[in-house]
Amino acid sequence: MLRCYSRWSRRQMTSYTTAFSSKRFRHFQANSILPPLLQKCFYIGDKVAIVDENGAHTYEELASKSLELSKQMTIASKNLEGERIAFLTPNDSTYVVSNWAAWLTGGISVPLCKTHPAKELAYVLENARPKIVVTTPAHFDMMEELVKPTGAELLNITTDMECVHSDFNVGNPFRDRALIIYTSGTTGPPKGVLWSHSALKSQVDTMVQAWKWQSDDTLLHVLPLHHVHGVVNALFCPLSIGATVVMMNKFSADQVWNHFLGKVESCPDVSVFMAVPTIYAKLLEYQENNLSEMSSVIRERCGKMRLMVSGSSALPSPIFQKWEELTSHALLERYGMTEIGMALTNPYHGKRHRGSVGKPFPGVSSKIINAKNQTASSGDSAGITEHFPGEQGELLIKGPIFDEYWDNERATTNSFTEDGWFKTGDTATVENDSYRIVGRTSVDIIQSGGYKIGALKIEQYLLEHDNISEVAVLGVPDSVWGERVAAVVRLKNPAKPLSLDDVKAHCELGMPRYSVPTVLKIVDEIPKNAMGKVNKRTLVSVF
Ligand code: MCA
Ligand code: AMP
Repeated sequence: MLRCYSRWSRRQMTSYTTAFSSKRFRHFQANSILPPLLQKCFYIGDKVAIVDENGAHTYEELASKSLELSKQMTIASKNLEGERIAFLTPNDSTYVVSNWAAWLTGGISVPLCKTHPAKELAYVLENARPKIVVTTPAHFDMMEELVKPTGAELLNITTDMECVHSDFNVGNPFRDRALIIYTSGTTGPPKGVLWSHSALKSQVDTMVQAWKWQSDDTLLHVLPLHHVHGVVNALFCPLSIGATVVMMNKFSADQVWNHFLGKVESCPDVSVFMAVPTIYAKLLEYQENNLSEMSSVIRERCGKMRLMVSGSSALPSPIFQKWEELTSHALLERYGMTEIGMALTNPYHGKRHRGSVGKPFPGVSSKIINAKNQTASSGDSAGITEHFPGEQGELLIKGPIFDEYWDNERATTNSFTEDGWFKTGDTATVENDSYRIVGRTSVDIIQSGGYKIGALKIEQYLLEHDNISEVAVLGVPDSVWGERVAAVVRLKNPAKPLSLDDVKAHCELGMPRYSVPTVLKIVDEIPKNAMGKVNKRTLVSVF
């Protein structure tokens, strides 16, 4: 086991930086060895890349630390080319250093979620089979337990790690496999979605172009770092072009407003914000109940920001409207998925329609297949052609998307049509020359707080409770969360009561907090149709 603790002195940093800029960077350039998303940021120098709870970190410092960590990785395990390197860190600079270091060794990054229960983390470790796991002191003991049976090497990093670069050589040419993001497992166990460096670079380039990212932008980052939204859109995009990211370890409405209103000392003014609709709903709620600032002040401060984006689930019209009234920003809504990254976007310039997710990004093609298996519409960034106007159907996508599901050829094959279109499982239609997402094709997928949650997995887990004989889990509409996870339960022993807290306590051990039911209804009988099946679309009326 290896630990790379210790102090980082300013003198060491300066002397290394000089050596680094002159020698190491040239070495990289000569060998074209840097992964595409690092090719610019490794040459930016002393500009601030990340501001987090520990202070400001320059691009040079992060590049230097990631080189050091990659050296530690290759000492711990010789050839890491194409091997998985998992990491579990707070949302701060150690996340960036771990990810960059993994790429420098030629390895595949596997970010773990710090709020997932041990069972979920153990599953990912077992499935991804990493050779190295990186963590920070706060999570070290838990990770030590989880990593021990896997045989992986566990490395511990801190924000003040020392860098000693004397004879370091990157050594392994990187391969195209870059990143595995795990789905939430709506149709079975979570699947690892494998992204290549080249597809990630195309994704980032297309977002930079469509949303006019600039190096003087500052993004306020409040999203989890195990999903595409928080990882690719809100971190890789700004870092790839030399912008600054202010990272909050956990979303807090109070702190976000402090940033928007310029109340955080020694922190750059925020120009870009990206979030899920629930976050905008929570910010509105906080403003109504807690903020003393006049609305003219809020409008004036927020009006100075360049861009506010919403995605991951449908943005309800009242939130769009209230947010625009309060801040002057018509939220730019876009559509994406772990497997396809960002596919559709409203325009940067021009009208953003409420309830619409716009047109394909440059490089993306789309079509809708209707109930008769005909192409109802087809589109690309130039526009959408309606062959059967107004018809709904499944949305299919082609473009710079994921490569495959990790170790799961069957799932990969099943997720594409024979002619190579990815089947999103979302029902869509065209309105005003723009796509509108009608909902998921399956009622067993619940969208809550920007997360996609599988009802069947929760049902299986609830059936393990000793007083539950039958259960149906479904999403019930909610103005803040989009949907809430609700459980309709028939008890084995009705004389023995079951409370929502009992259900939560049972679930919290085995599933992420956001999947745990927050609504419970005990019934004598779960209504079924003539075929003996539960109709979840009508069952919602029991609430
Ligand atoms: C938590 N709570 C919930 C839920 N989650 N209640 C109902 N439904 C939920 N889903 C409850 C907790 O039990 C707790 O209750 C209270 O809310 C606060 O919990 P906490 O976890 O602290 O909540 P939070 O910090 O306010 O989190 C809300 C959040 C978070 C910030 C909206 O859910 C979040 O970060 N969502 C973003 C997910 C995301 O990035 N998705 C992208 C994936 P009590 O206090 O009673 O215990 S999709 C993707 O990447 C694709 C590519 C795309 O298109 O973007
Ligand atoms: P995930 O598979 O966790 O990446 O979640 C992707 C899913 O989020 C998509 O399949 C959609 O169902 C949903 N989604 C993402 N963006 C939007 C949006 N703007 N409107 C409606 N649904 C969205």
